[in-house]
Amino acid sequence: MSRLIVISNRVSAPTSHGAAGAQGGLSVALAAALREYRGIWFGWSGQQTESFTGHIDLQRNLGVTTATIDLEEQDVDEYYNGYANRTLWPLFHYRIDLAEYDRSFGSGYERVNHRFAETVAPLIEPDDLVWVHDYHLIPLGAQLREMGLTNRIGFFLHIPWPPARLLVSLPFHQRLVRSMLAYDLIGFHTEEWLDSFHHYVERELGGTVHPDGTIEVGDRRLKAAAFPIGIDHKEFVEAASSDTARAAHDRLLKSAEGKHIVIGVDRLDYSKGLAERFEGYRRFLEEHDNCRGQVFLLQIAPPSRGEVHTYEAIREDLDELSGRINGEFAEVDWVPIRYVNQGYPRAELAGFYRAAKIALVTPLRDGMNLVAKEYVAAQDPEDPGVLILSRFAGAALQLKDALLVNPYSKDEISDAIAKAMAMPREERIRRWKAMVESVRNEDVVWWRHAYVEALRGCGEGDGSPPAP
Ligand code: ADQ
Repeated sequence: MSRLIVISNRVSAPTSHGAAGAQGGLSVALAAALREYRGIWFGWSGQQTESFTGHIDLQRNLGVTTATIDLEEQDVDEYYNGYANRTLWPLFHYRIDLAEYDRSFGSGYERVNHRFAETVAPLIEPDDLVWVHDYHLIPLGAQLREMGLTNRIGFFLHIPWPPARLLVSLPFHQRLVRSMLAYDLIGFHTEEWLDSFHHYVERELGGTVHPDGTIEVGDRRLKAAAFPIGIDHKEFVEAASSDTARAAHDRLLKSAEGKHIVIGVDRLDYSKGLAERFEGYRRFLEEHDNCRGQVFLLQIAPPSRGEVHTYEAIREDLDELSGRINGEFAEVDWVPIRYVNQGYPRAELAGFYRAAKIALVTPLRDGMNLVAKEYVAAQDPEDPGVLILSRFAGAALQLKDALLVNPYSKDEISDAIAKAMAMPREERIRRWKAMVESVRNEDVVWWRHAYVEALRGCGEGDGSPPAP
């Protein structure tokens, strides 16, 4: 069986406390895939070096081989903090107002992709499958082809693909998208992102999309399809029934003193719609004064990407907004928002999810959103909580039995909280059963098998689909 080479911006080596530790679900899943296919996980170490040497740090932990490189400070500024997080991330989340276009970001992005390609190419054997992840590394496949690689190379985008009308605001957008034609298989989370990609290919590149998912542009043929990512359901349910989870659950419930808990868990990012969520919750408190003192919002949001100015600004805004709402409504024995800026191990999170009667997962735009699925997985089947989910999260296409809301509308968020508070147990169980079926069946193991097998099925190296 061919090996699998996973390439992503950061590499997360498995640790012995594994799933129950601080590792994200995706890294646990990719580590499992690498063990199964005996591969290598390549990426940036997260460390900076004076000048780029191309030195590869090879390590083997718990059956997984990782290969990491250090980057120069300028690389990190231009490629990671710059083009990836100040240009592509906002643009792909429909925030063209926040997207910054700076020539140095673009050249840094291409330079680092080239560095990745040069360093990883010698590690790749002729029949390895290569799987590139996410917006940091869009042109990597084309760079690998330039180095003569004829392997099957796939790409998976973890964030939304924006509508063509927005994408054309990116300088050199055609250059970026044309570089993707070097892949054999491009994966998105949902049909919606896939449709936007098809539209761009037809409208801007004059390509053709065939009914079987084959894309043809000039003499290039490749496949693109939707593969909705899931969580490791089995592992998460185990984590949720661990002693750590039970202790976290009991600690939170005890501190709630009988009040209903509404939970939000997100990286602190403007795409997650936290300010809009707080405003929706405030509207709920305004309109339902009988519920004041009966409920509180626990928002867990560890800061991310602190080097990027917009993230500092959003942190300040949220500190101020939560403070204002608390100042406006708090009583001597009740605070409406508990706003916590730190991360928690997965098992503890699972306990918190289970203790919460309602989850508010209201991103303004999200490729998928795994928190929504984790919340569903952690519930007590006899007395499950209610998921309030943004219709603009990829997860909304699968979790149709959540209370779907427009995250920009305070009124919709407020009404949904009121409806969730009053929802009878039978209805909660009926909705939860429908959702957990999809969370269980379309889990992360299903996702990676579906993707890897589709990649394996693509034609040898040249991007043509397999012969019928
Ligand atoms: P993210 O934007 O990071 O992922 P999400 O899918 O919700 O968003 O995943 C976040 C993960 O981090 C979850 O597993 C969650 O439990 C964990 N997490 C969040 N806050 C935490 C906290 N306070 N403590 C501990 N853990 C915390 C990107 C895309 C998503 C896409 C994923 C996977 O933006 O749309 O679903 O990749 O493809």
